Formats: sequence, structure tokens, C-alpha cells
Amino acid sequence: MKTSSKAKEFIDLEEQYGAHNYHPLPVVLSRGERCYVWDVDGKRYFDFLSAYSAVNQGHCHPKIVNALKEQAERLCLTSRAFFNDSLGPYEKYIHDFFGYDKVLPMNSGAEAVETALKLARKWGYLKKNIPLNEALIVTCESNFHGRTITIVSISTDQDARADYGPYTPGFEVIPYNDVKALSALLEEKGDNIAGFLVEPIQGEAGVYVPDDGYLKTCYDLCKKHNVLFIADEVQTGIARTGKMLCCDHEGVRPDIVILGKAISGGVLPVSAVLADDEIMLTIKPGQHGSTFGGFPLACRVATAALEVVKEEHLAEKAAHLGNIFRGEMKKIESPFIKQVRGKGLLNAIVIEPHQGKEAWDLCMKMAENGLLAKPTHQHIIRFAPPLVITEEELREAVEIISSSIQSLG
Ligand code: IF1
Repeated sequence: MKTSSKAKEFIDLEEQYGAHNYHPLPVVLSRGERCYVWDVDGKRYFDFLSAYSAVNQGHCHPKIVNALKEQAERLCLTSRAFFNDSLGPYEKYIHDFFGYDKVLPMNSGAEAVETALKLARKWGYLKKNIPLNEALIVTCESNFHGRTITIVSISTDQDARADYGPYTPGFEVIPYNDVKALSALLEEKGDNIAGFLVEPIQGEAGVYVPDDGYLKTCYDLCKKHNVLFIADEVQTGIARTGKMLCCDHEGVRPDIVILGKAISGGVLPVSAVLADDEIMLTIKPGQHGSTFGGFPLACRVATAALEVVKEEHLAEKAAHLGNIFRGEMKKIESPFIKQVRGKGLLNAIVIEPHQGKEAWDLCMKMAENGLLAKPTHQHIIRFAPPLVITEEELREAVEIISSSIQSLG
């Protein structure tokens, strides 16, 4: 893949003046529309990352962008020191949309996860009567919940956590997709356990889909031990996996739902924590917050973004197109493809390195051929296009993926 001198200028600027905490593909993007992005040289690509599933509604969706423009000209930020005429209507909209008593608005996904952890601890002390400072929260190996000190404290990924200690205590880590491990831990320490935090599908781990019934069984175990079931739907939520929430596939209604990314259609950093009164009202004024959390701009943008998901039937589309995508991927005969997995339009192929070529090489080849995707963990490539992609476009993209794989050797 050739990098133009124009592209190189931008890459060099980041290299020279930005922290080196990422290793991007050498593509410099400057415009986006629906499922496409264009680089600085005008070359068009299918976006099969969707900003890690933040852009489910497609790039620069006109309805969302208009909501942004209209509100930006009226009122952007008030802080929560005063009321404003965007937050209340948004909160009611979220209540009607997801069916929880209350929402606590934040900005990044990590902040929403932190909020859920705080809520679980508060609830643990105030409602479950766990002795003070003894509350435990259970998490899973290979999780990804964000980048704060507490969240990396529960990570099992050395890149994410090394040299950031001392780590936050009060967590237990068990294997993912292992009901017995959860059951045993609950039997042993259930009285002190406030919550179980889980991704319905592990994204960063490589789109690791648990066995059917896993979430439901975990939920039932949590209920048996009076433990909060906390779903991190930051990546799996908002129609990505073929249902509005991934937990909907198993009819599970989490006690706490964590949302981020696509709740704003990728237009602003917006996140949210949903819970019923018994849990949410344990946090009192002054006990949690954020300057931007629930700011008027975010409220209007997120409302528009959720309206788009409903109006354009994105959950149904994701379910339908996901089946087609996995079906087509499984038809490709190549020594490179070890496994195809996923749900809805959150998919991955596991690459078997072959003739010295690995996932990164395939991503470079696909970029050359007009499709962007990113490897995770060296041997896995995630495929998650915006949900507004049409079936025709999806089939065109499948052709690019297929011919790129064949041309690798
Ligand atoms: C990075 C991955 C995706 C998330 C879940 C919370 C957060 C995330 C389930 C935090 C964030 C990100 C962040 C981004 C890479 C990325 C990612 F590759 F690491 F796994 F999406 F697939 N819960 N995921 O997936 O949300 O604070 O970022 O808003 O950190 O490099 P955030």
C-alpha cells in the first residue's frame, strides 16, 4: 500500500507532536458518509471498523448532524449547576426507549463503566448491607471496559495494565463464558459481592461470543445471590448485534446497562448508565457527576441518533446482514481463515498465519482494495460496518475481502 506525500505529512505530524499510544494503519481520512470514508487523496473505502462500533448510524448522518447544528446555535453547555430544557426530555426519551426508571448521563464509555462500578458499590453498602469497604465486583478474563486506573486494574491484558499499578482492590476475575466459575465464586463470597460486570460479547478479546444461555444463566445466578448483573453494552448495544441490546437475545434485563459509542452515532462522546430507582437513587446530589455529562448538545444528538436506529430499523438490518456476511465468509476457501464468528454486524475472522502473512498484512491488502478493518490481538480481524450499509454494498465489500484474501497467496 502506497502512502502519498500528502498523507505522509499528516502521519508525520501525529508522529512528531502526538503521544505514541496508537499504531494506526497508514490511511489518513478526511471525510465520511454512510458506510464510506475518503482519504486525503480522495480514495474511497468501506469503513468496516465504524470507529469501534460508534458509527452504527453511518458517518455524518444528516439527521444527527442537523440536531447538532441546531442545538449548537442555541445552547451547548450549562453544567449541571442549573436545569436546562434538553436534559429532562432526553432522560424521558431514554426511559421510554430502554424501559429503565432512570439514566445517569456521562461522556466516555470508561466513565460510564466507572459510574456503574460506583453504583454497584453504593447499592452493595446501602441496600445489600455489605460491610463497609468489603464489597467485591466480579469481572471476566480478557475483558475490555476502558482505560481508567480502576478499569485497567481489572484487565488481564498486559499492554493495557502493565506499569499502571498500584491497582484498585475489590475485584475478582473469573474466566469468561464459564458459568461454573461464577457459581462457585458466588457460593464462596456471594455475601460480599455487589455486582457482576460482563460484556455480552467480548469485543476487544476478538469478538468472542459466549455459549447460548450464558448470559441468562449468569443473570439467574446473580439473582439467586442478590448480586447486580451489570452489562457493558458500550460496544454491543444500539443495534450492533441484531437487537437493540445484545442481552435482548437471551431475554435478559440487566440491573445496570452501560451504553456509549453509538448512542450518539459517533458524533459526540456520549455515554449513559441505566438502572431502576432502587439502584440509581443510592447516589445523592454531590456524590457523582461530570462537567459535560448530559450536556444539551449531547442530549439532542443522542436523541436523534436513537431515533435513527428505530426509524431505519438498524437492529433488524444488522441481524439480516450479519447472517449474510458470516455465510459468505464461511464460503471463502483459504488456509488463512481459521474461524468466522460474531452476531449481527459485529463479526471477526480468526487468521491462521500462512507463508509469513498475518492479519496486519491482510488489513493492508484490504485497505489497498478499498476496505478498512483493523486487527485485534495480531490474529483476529474485526468486521463491523455501519449498520446503514445496504445488502448490495455488503456483497461488494465481501468481494473485496475475499479477493484480498485470495491475493495474499
Ligand atoms: C481504545 C477495543 C473496541 C468497550 C467496552 C467500554 C469501553 C470500550 C465494551 C470504553 C471501548 C474501545 C476503546 C478504544 C478501542 C476500543 C475497542 F479494541 F479496545 F476493544 F471498541 F473494540 N466498554 N472500546 O469496547 O469506552 O472510554 O473508549 O469511550 O481504548 O483504544 P471509551
